[in-house]
Amino acid sequence: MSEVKQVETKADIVIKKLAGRIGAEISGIKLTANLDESTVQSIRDAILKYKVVFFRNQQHLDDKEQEAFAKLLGKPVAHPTVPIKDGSNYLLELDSNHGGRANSWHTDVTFVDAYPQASILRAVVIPEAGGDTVWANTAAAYNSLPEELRNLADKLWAVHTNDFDYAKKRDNVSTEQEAESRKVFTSTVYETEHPVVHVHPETGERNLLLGHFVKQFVGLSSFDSTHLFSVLQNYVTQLENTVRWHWNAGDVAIWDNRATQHYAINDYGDAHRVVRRITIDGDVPVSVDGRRSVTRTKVKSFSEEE
Ligand SMILES: O=C(O)CCC(=O)C(=O)O
Ligand SMILES: [Fe+2]
Repeated sequence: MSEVKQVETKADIVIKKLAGRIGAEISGIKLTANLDESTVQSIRDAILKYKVVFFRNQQHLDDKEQEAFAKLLGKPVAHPTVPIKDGSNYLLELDSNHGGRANSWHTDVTFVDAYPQASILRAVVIPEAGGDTVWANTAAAYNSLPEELRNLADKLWAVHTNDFDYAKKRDNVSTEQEAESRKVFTSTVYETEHPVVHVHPETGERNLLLGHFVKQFVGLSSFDSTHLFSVLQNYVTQLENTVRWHWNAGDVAIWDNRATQHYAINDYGDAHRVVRRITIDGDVPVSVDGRRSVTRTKVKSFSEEE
């Protein structure tokens, strides 16, 4: 039986694997803009290997310092439609009191072609109970497909849009909040064609690229798309491919957005929860046969011009 290494150490850095296929907790690092190159390299390597990494006790970070640290991992980018938090340059705030409850499986911002390669999320206010987040490994999901489905997925393309199906009412989000966030989120409507399987530019692994921004598969009816989507998406969210993080305020999670989906569990009623995210600019995905994703539509909606 091959031995699975559960803990890696380097100087003061300890990397502890959390679940079988995804996730590790890193201790011994205080996240700041002044980390040396070898520490940053250890973080990068861990993100690629474990897909999502967690740091406890980073209470020293404020918005500016989170942004400054993020720059060590690449070029921060603001969300394409949601305004940045006041006083920041790139920060997206998700506040449960204002409808910020991302309880749907997704990869961040896949409605544009060069969607972010990584997200850095800091917990600011966390409920006493609940409010965990779950990540799924989309490379493991691809590898778990039966060969027949893998061959199908390899050739398939999907249209992703931010104007997706918002019909489902979320708990503890009022109809007015829902309408307001939708208006902001879709102030410019994007439609982007991505391969359902993309080759990760750094690891070379094949990953399923799905999630809730998928509207339809190219060449299939919306009816057939719905069925096929649930077949493939179920491989992503299979519990064996996931890791669940129970937050404390001051925790930071960093994920490889090219190799994961995530879901913020909305089980804390009217308790308050605030998290703040920086995303790092990514590359245009490439299919197994070398074709690149393309944004076909970008339309400013009337509501923004009013
Ligand atoms: O609230 C969370 O834990 C995650 C929210 C989310 O989807 C994100 O930050 O990209
Ligand atoms: Fe997200």
